[in-house]
Amino acid sequence: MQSKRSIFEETGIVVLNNAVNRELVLLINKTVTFWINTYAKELACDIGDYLKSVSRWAHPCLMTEQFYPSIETPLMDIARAFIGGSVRLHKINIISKSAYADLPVPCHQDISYSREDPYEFSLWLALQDVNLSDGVLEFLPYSQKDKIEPAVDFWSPEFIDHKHQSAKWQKNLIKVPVKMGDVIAFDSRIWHRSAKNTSGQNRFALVTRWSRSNHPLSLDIPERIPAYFGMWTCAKVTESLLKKGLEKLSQQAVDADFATIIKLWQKQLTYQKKLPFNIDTPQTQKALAGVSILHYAATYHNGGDAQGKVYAHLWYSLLRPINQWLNTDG
Ligand SMILES: O=C(O)CCC(=O)C(=O)O
Repeated sequence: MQSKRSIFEETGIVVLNNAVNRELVLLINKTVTFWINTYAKELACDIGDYLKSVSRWAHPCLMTEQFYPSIETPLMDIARAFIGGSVRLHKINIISKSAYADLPVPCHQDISYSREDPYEFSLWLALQDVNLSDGVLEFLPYSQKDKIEPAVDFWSPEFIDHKHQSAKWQKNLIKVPVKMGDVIAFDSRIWHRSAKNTSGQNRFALVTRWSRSNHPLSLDIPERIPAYFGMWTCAKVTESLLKKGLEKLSQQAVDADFATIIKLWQKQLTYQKKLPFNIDTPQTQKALAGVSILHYAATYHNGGDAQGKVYAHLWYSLLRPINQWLNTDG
């Protein structure tokens, strides 16, 4: 029978069944749930609003520090046994897909996002059973052999996942449902995505990134191409547009940090009904609250938006109208 390692070498992906025992997975799950509750309370928002904005937590944060000591050795053992030698851990993340943030993560190659610290493979540990409707991972087997493309900036509001729509993807993709405690091992160069969660069941994963020790990677990883408003630029552009918008409205300089600028806009929309451009006020208030939660979570919880929609909502509801207004006379 072909070994797991040789399936991985050939196709770029393999499942390691029952890799982590149930008790340990339940413990991690409990810790993740506890900290999501705690983080939401800290920001005085309900759990649903928190999970709408925050769907990824990077180590170190209070959440990951709590469970990491108990999983470090088991994970290291799995990685070592799988790859057949000593390993180096690069990154640790919890990724959530839930009823609140249920969208696909578009097709991408992980390696393109890690030019400065490239790694060889990921171990994606399922913290619940993942059925086809729970936001299952999909892969294009053998695509780890394709050339590495620039990182896909799927935070850009106009982003369309052409790869997913391609005939090649639709014909050759595999869906990989797994059980709690299973680990999906995949090459950092393989094209993959996660599907929409239509079941509404929480689907949490502990994702770790690895390479072999003393195994220099010589990969040709292209530079990222940042969009005007995308993954690497949207926080700065948002701050600048919100600030300039307030300054033009009030005809005075605004000297405030990002969080305060968001609050000033929230006040503006609550108390001053008339704006010189059209917006949907309830939608805009929601979008501002979403960005505010994400901003605090990024600062205090090492949190992020795995699906890339939080800033895009604000783009459509407020930033684009502000941008157009700033660029008109008067
Ligand atoms: O867990 C997910 O939804 C996406 C995971 C992923 O794309 C990754 O770990 O590279």
